[in-house]
Order: sequence, then structure tokens, then C-alpha cells
Amino acid sequence: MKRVFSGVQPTGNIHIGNYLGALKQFVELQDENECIYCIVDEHAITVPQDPKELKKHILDVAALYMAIGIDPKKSIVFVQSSVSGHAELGWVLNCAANTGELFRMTPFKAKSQGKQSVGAGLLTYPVLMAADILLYDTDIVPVGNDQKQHIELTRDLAIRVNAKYGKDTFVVPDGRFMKSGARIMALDDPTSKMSKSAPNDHSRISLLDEPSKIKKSIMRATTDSDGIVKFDIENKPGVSNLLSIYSAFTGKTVEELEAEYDGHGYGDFKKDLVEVTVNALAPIKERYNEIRESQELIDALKDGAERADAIARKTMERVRDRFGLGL
Ligand code: AQP
Repeated sequence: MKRVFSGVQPTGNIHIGNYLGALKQFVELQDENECIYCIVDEHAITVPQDPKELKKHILDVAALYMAIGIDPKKSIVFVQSSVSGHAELGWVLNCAANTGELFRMTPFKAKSQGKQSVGAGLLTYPVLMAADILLYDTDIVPVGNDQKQHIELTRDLAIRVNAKYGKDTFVVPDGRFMKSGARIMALDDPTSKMSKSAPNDHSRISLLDEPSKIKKSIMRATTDSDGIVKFDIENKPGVSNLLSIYSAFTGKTVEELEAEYDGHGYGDFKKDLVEVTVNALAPIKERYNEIRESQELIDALKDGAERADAIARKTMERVRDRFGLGL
């Protein structure tokens, strides 16, 4: 059995980019692997958070994990800050990382926007992400395409530490990316990725959006003026993005969809995509409402934290020993 690890930040409502790029894989993988799924609250505080909102979002994400089909009896589901090994290994790996490689990370460049001084967490959180993964001797990390650079950093750090402290200090993990849905773009601007924190609510579809909101967001999604449903990222990024979403929800290939909508305008195509999206999200929302306020959710997270901590402690004993830390 392979070990799988991934996480989502509790920074707002999970959108279909998070779902189609990462979370859908979480469910697919849990039958044949030992899966560990985390709510990475320590990552969320790299930017200012309202403490009450953050606590609420942690439970929102946990309930969404379960609502999409993650079974806490099969997989370990827990909150990152309940296992102290993440922060501890994060520090150890900070001492193995170089500032040069961290300054090169695209999300850091985007979020710091060339400012003289930003929170140090924005620079070092990819190292914490590496710690999250390496702490569990992870083989596979299911994530969206935007995380490729962070997975490369994780691999580099593992290989570097193994070369210096012994080749079995860390398992060197691989990223796992979806064929369709790996990078869902913003509906109002198909040149930037769909994001929880973008100011325009119609740039994304959140998993808990009402059907009327989904309809509005899709019907007003940016396309182009030639009216042909065809996948062409360079010249038709908006239509290509909608085709990727349609394909990821239905399992139909882009070619099948192009043939189906040959001779139809964008109106028919978008109307059908609204239906597909509403139908795919309805059962998730129903299950979410059942579980969000339940004791079952809290119990699952407590149990998950204990199981995760037991694995993390073993890794930290090995790491402390290899690095010569402690008595
Ligand atoms: N647009 C996307 N398309 C495909 N996959 C995506 N992911 C994020 N956006 C897209 C994947 O979702 C997982 C969880 O992401 P996250 O919440 O940990 O962080 P993020 O990438 O920073 O997500 P957002 O939505 O863009 O949040 P904000 O606005 O808070 O920064 C990851 O596997 C990610 O690849």
C-alpha cells in the first residue's frame, strides 16, 4: 500500500478548482492506499486571519472533506496544528533549505509583489508544506498543477537531507496531477487561476453555492466572440476553461464535448454546464448540511489527530537521531 498525503487551507469556501484539481483525487485514492488528509491551518496564518473565522473555516473544510466522500474510517482526517511534528520538522527543514530557492517560488513572487518587507511565513511556508509531506513518509501527493514547484522543492529537500544524513531519512514523494481539472481558471479572467481569495465572487464557483449563483457565474463567464465551442487555450482560454470543467465533472472527453456542441452557440453550452455543475454539487451540499454541526465531525478529527500523531512521532524520533538533536 502506498502512503498518500495532501491538505487544503481553511481560508474560505472550497471552490470547484480545489475540488476538480485536488479533492476529487483524494476520494479516488482512498480505497487502495493509506491516505492522510489534513486541514492546513498553520498555512492559513501566513496572511492575517480573524481567529473566529479561521476556527469556523477549519470545520467547514473538514465537513466538506466528508461531504465529497472522504471516509474518516478509511482515511486519516485531521487538523495540522493538532500534530506538533509539522512545526518541528518545518524548523529542521528550514535549516536545510536555501533562501535562494525560496525566493524563486512563484507564489511568493506573486504574493510579495516585489515589496521590501512581507511576513516571513510567506517565504518559508513551502518548507512547512515539505514538512507536512515528509513527516508521513508519503509516496504520493495529489494536488493541483499550481503546486508542482512546491512538490519539486519537497523532493529536493528530501534528496538533500538523505544525501547528508542517510538515504532512508525521508521517502522522496511524487506529485499526482489530474488529466483534466488540474488547473481551473477564474471565470472572469481565464488567464489567472480560480482562487478562494479573489475579490470577484463570480470568478469562482464554491461547492456550497446556490444554483442561482452558479447559473449567474457560468452565464457571465468570459468567453470570446466567435461562438465556436472548441478547446484552444491560447486563442480561446475562456471556452477552454469551461470545457475542462465540463469534462472533469462528466468524464466526457473534450473531443466528445466539441462534437456534441458543434453548431451550437455558447448559450446552449453554458446552460448545460450550469445543469451539470448544479447536479454534481447538490449531493455534496446535502451531506455537508447533515454533518457540519455534528459531534461525528469533531470525533473524526480527534481520532484522526491521534492516528496522525502516532506516525509523526516515529518520523521525528528518526529525524532527531539523524540530525544529532537531543540527548
Ligand atoms: N484553480 C485551481 N485549479 C486546480 N486546482 C487548484 N487548487 C487550488 N486552486 C486550483 C488545488 O487545491 C488544493 C488546495 O489548495 P489550497 O487551499 O491549499 O491553496 P491554494 O492553492 O492557495 O488555493 P486558492 O483557492 O488559490 O486559495 P487562496 O486564494 O487562499 O490562495 C491544492 O492541491 C491546489 O493545488
